[in-house]
Amino acid sequence: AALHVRARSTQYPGSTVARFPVPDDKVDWSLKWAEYKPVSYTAPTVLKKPEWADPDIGSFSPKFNALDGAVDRTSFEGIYKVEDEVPLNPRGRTGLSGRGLLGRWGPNHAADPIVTRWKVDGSGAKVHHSVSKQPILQFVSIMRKDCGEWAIPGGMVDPGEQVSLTLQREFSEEALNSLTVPPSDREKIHERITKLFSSNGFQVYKGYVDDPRNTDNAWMETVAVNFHDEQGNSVSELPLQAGDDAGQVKWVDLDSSLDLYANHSQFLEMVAKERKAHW
Ligand code: RP5
Ligand code: MG
Ligand code: MG
Repeated sequence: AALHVRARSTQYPGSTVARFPVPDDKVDWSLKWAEYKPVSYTAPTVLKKPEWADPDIGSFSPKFNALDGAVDRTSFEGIYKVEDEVPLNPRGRTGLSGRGLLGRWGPNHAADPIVTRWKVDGSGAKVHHSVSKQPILQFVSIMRKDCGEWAIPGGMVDPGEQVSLTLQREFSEEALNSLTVPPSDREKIHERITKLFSSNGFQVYKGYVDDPRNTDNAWMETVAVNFHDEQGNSVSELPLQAGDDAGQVKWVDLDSSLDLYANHSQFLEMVAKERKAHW
């Protein structure tokens, strides 16, 4: 697996905390490193014990590498190590211990809906890239309120929630603002979106996310699924409206120059390859 990079970025998001620097050759836990002193940090929002967060270890001993009640503590990366009662990041050191901004010890499960359509011109013909000559795909991208970066409109899987529902729910909340639209519009949105999301989505990725919030003991994992509006007459006809933790939303052309949150552009590259689109 590729070395995580965002998970080692110096400045920990939403704080003044700086990570202990971890060079590339010291990421792997199997490499002994006596001088390693990760900075301990768990955000105040997490320590306040909201319902989405675990209590601190000591008062609480979750079942790691297992389904723990409704909370899925299994990892797509296989069995992770638990040392001194805390789980270890399967991709190695991050320079920070504790949970940072993440609620769960160990894997924090998310889902990423990648909704695509072909880019078309005024007459409805597919637009091809001038250099690659391949047709251009567009995806629904949101700007995250927490960091201002553009991203896939993903979100956390609620305890016991089916991933298929998380995908649809998060897309509706962040890209269609389903939480605040009037009930009359809500029904139409729900109908369209259910149709597209129940058609066969293509599973793009399942595993660790190189998220800037990751720590030595808590990390993001996701299932990224592509739902493609081939005719451009499904979700494409709905007005995009940013909601919940999204500040803006728009259709964005897929291209290798995309600079997105975490390692989201890697997921889009896989979509482009699969659909034989420009990258
Ligand atoms: C990323 O964080 C995932 O890929 C997903 O897009 C997102 C989920 O977290 P929130 O959007 O709920 O903060 O790691
Ligand atoms: Mg959300
Ligand atoms: Mg989100």
